[in-house]
Amino acid sequence: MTASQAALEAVFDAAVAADERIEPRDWMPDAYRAGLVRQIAQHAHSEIIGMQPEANWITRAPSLRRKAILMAKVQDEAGHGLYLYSAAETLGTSRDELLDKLHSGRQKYSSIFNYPTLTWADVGAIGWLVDGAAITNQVPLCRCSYGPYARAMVRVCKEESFHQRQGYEALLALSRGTEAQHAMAQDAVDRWWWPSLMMFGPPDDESTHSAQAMAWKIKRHSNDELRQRFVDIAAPQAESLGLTLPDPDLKWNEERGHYDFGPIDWDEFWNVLKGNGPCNEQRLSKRRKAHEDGAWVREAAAAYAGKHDGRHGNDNHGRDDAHGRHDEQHTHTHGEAGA
Ligand code: FAQ
Repeated sequence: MTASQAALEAVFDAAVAADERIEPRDWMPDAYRAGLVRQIAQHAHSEIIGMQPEANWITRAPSLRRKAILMAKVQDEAGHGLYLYSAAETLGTSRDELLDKLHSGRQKYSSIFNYPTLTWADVGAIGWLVDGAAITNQVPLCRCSYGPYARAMVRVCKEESFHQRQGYEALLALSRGTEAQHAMAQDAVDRWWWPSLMMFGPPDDESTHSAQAMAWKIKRHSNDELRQRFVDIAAPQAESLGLTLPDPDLKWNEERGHYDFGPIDWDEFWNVLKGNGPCNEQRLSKRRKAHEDGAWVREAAAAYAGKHDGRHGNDNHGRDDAHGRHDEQHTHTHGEAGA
């Protein structure tokens, strides 16, 4: 390391120690940049892949009110993906590059989205448990040392808390409904509970990135700490819902001031990460197809932007309004044909 590099690193370390934000143009260690891109990309991919299990129920939502809420939620997840890809772009990595890595299986997305949504109650269980776990993990990320990621998290967390409440309310309606509805809600909770605990990542002693990420204040708490926090929040909520969590070992431990809970099946977690979960293949192939189907939109948007910013060598830009309008119309027709 040269003397000037050492000086830059000292400034970076001091900023992190003082809880100041690192901004895109600041000097940062290569490993800090790479670690952030890895985590932010995985997070962004999770948001857009996470649209699939819930979108599965948009056409079959039990009322217009539920349908409208679910559509808005799924759309919010797309928005979260966009904030996060933008945050990754500030680190010098394009969205195209990240999507390519997702589609080729070189980057991960959250294990939770490799499970199927078998009944309407799964939408409620996802809102309550999956969004609940996501908030528990993401609220501390609002204090992440990297400015653009931390700021994106503020808005994401506000929206996630609405998502969590809609899930809780949907499950409550089912739990207080007919016997069959109650059973459907219980079945969904039985299937989503353990995968939700896995969302927090492997146990601390098997977490490869936690120590460095915490030293750099990217992560503020360890995987196990956040998992425990989530169990402590969810256990009493399950009681209010009139549902049971599928863990015979779950009980309040007065001495620890926390709920004890049973062992997590980590073989299942690692197996899902290897691509062998119930829906891994389906999720990725649907995502790849959506990307291919959207190629014309990206091309049209780029052509339109090229005409208007004058940077692309388009021979009619800025000169011919009539021609511009014709092209927009052409794009539109193409869209209908492609739909
Ligand atoms: N799934 O060393 P660690 C949502 C990987 S958003 C898959 O402990 P780290 C919203 C990890 O990448 C949900 N892979 O890793 C929504 C690493 O592999 P690598 C996503 C996992 O990064 C709701 C290896 O295991 N949230 O739900 C998982 O320090 C409803 C070793 O692990 C975020 O991404 C996993 N669960 O800690 C959307 C939040 N866990 O990269 C739609 C931000 C670990 O070396 C509907 N991310 N791995 O090949 C984080 O906080 C962290 O990345 C953790 C993992 C805590 C997820």
